[in-house]
Parts: sequence; C-alpha cells; structure tokens
Amino acid sequence: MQRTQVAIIGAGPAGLLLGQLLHKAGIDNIILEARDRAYVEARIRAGVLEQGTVNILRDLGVAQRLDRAGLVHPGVFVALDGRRRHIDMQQMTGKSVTVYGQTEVTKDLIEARLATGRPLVFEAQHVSIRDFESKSPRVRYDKDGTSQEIACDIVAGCDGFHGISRPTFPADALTVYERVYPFAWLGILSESPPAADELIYARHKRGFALFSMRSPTITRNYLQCRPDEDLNEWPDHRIWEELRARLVDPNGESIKEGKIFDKSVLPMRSFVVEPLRHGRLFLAGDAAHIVPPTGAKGLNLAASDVYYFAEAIISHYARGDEAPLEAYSDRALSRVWKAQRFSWWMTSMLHPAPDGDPFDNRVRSAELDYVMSSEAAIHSLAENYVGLPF
Ligand code: RFL
Ligand code: PHB
Repeated sequence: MQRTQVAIIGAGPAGLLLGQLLHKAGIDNIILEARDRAYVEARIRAGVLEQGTVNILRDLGVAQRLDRAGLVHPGVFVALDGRRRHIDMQQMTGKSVTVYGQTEVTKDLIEARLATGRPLVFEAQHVSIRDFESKSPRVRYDKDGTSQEIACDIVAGCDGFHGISRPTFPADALTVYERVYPFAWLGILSESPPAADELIYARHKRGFALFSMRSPTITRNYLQCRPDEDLNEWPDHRIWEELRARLVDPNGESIKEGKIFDKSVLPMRSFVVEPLRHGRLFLAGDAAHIVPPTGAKGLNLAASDVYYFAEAIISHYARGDEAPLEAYSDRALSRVWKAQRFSWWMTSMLHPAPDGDPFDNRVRSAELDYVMSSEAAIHSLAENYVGLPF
C-alpha cells in the first residue's frame, strides 16, 4: 500500500500541471497514466496558449523552451468569403496569445515532473477509485502485472474525455450538458513555412478553414468536413486546392504547399458535466468538459481548472476544512461556461451548416459580417480569444 495526499489520474496537461502546482506547494502527489511516455508526448492537439496559461507555466519554472520557441501572436484574422479583417488583440486588450504545440507543453511538464523525483507511473492499467465518499479514498491499478493500491485524501480525475473518473461518479450525481455538431475538422500538418503572420479563421461558402502553424517551418491547417469523412477521399492535391479556395488571399500571395505528414478527422462537441466534485473525487480538464476547437480553449480550460483546484487543495491543507474544496466546482465552472459560450459562438458563426436551416446560415454569415465591421463586437471577440481573467 502506497500513501500520498493527492492521487492524480492522467498525465495530460491537466494532471501534469496539477502535479507541478502541488509539488511547488509541498503537497505530496502521485500521477497515474494509462499510456506510455512516447505516446503521451506525441499526441498532436492544441496549439494556442492564452497569456494566463503561459503565466502559470512561467511561475512553475517550465517555460524556458516556450519562451525561446513559442510564437507570440498579438493578432488574428477572421475572413468571410475571401474578405479578411485583422484583429489587433494586443492593442484592444493588452494581451496576446502564444502558439506552442501541446506536444511541447507536455514534454516540458514531463521533464519537470521527472526532475522532482515524485512518482509519475506510465502504463498504469485498470485504474479504479473507491471509498471516495469517505475522507480516505483508495486508488487501485495494475503495473507490470502486479496490483497496487494508493491511500490518499483527494483523487483528481484528470484523465480526459474517455477516462474512468467521470464514469466512476454515481450516475445521478452528474448533470450532462451536450451539443454535437453536424460537421468535423480535417486537420493536417505540413512541412511548409506559414503563409501569413497570424492565424486565419475563415468562413467560406465551401466550408470553414483555419490556417495555423507550429513553427517557422511547420504549418497546421484545418478544413471543415463531414464527421464520417473518409481520409482516402482527401489526397494531398485536394487538400491544397480546398485550402487555396477557402483561404483566398486578397493580396494574391498563396498558401505554401509542402509535404503533408499528418492527417486526421476531429469530431466537434460541446460537453459539460456538473458538479465537478463528489465526495473526495474531483474532475478537471477534458474529463469534465469538451469544447469545439474553434475558440482554442480546451487546453487553456484544463489550465484554469487546475489553477483553481490547486488553490483549493492548498488552502484545504492550510486550514483543515472542506470549504475551499466545496467552492472549486462553482469557481471553475463559471469560467468554463463562458469559454463554452465563446467556443459555441465562434463555431456557429464560422461554419456553414451543410444541411442546416437556410435562415440560420444567412444570419450566421451576417453575424460574422457584423463582427468584421463593428469595433464593439470585435473587441468582445478579442477579449474572449486572449482569455478571460482567472
Ligand atoms: P488529455 O490531454 O486528454 O489527458 C488525459 C490523460 O489521461 C490519460 N488517461 C488515463 N490515465 C490513467 N487511467 C485511465 N483510465 C486513463 N484514461 C485516460 C490519457 O492517456 C491522457 O494522457 O486531457 P487534459 O489533460 O484535460 O487536457 C485537455 C486538452 O488535451 C484538450 O482540451 C485540448 O487538446 C483541446 N484542444 C485545444 N485546446 C486549446 O486550448 N487550444 C487549441 O488550439 C486546441 N486545439 C484541441 C485542439 C484538441 C484537439 N483534439 C484532437 C481533441 C486541436 C485538436 C485537434
Ligand atoms: C492549432 O494550431 O492546432 C489550433 C489553432 C487554433 C484553434 C484550434 C487549433 O482554434
């Protein structure tokens, strides 16, 4: 039997960040991860970090590489049928975002974790949680064929959308809010220099397209597609043709083609469960909520959840009462719902719905047209995109 203060399930951004925040406060914790290190470090996902997320990484002392290689973006473009509008977020809000791959954030956090000497168990199989309605929950798992048990005070369910923490809650303890969208994104990574300085979110009659990047030599692009899209129907030349059509550049310079080395289809979903706590079992990050990627909020919400959660755990141990832990769910959800609203709004405004109501489609296109022409509306977009304050 092992003993710790906080057992953390999942070594994605939520679990790894929580582990570091608790370590910094001198709180003992163990992280259990189902996959191996190489798999966790290679998972291609988010790319845009809010200033608040960058600040957390800096405070933890894990931002050296981020400060060197992260691309600071003071602005962003939105586009409607080929017409572009630049949004100077820095000038409007005093904040910017940083483009730095989630793969890199994860590598930095794993390296920092290993340097602390605190346990991070990869390939922990059959993780299960019990006695979480008491003050001494237990977590069981199998490692290399032997079964292990951890006694702890608090269990942090940071195991993503498909993890075991959320299904461990009694069914009647959670309320689910969900929306599934009738479209998806085809994501590609290519060896080509970025064709513009800023990200471009484009609504086009042929469908949404997003131009993004990972580095001065790697471009990340997304195209709206069907949720059941067959990748075989997307040979490289069709992808470039579609990107050129949807991201039409008013200045004539064109998308730069390069070797495509990754293609995948991402479903789009909005999802929240409430509350984030039952007894001594807590949820944070994708285990509790999913946003469609159009607002670039998923990873940033994982960071804000664990920021609030770590504060609650730290003051719980300082004062010895339950109140800070009780307040966590409401505090985190208040920020989560605002990001849900923004992600839903960006998604609805920027994607023509393939078989959607024609009236809705015209109104949404008009909404983007309005945003592109109104300082008040564009200011609101900028304020949400750079991240609401913690
Ligand atoms: P993760 O990253 O899914 O990590 C959960 C971890 O738990 C492990 N696990 C288990 N471990 C032990 N036992 C079990 N039974 C377990 N079951 C699962 C998993 O192996 C994994 O290591 O969740 P976390 O930490 O909450 O982090 C959330 C973010 O990963 C996610 O919100 C973002 O990637 C979303 N997202 C974006 N967010 C942004 O802020 N900005 C973006 O630009 C952005 N773009 C994106 C995205 C997500 C995408 N995909 C593929 C979902 C773009 C994409 C394409
Ligand atoms: C990305 O670079 O992967 C990315 C950027 C912005 C988004 C989503 C994903 O909204």
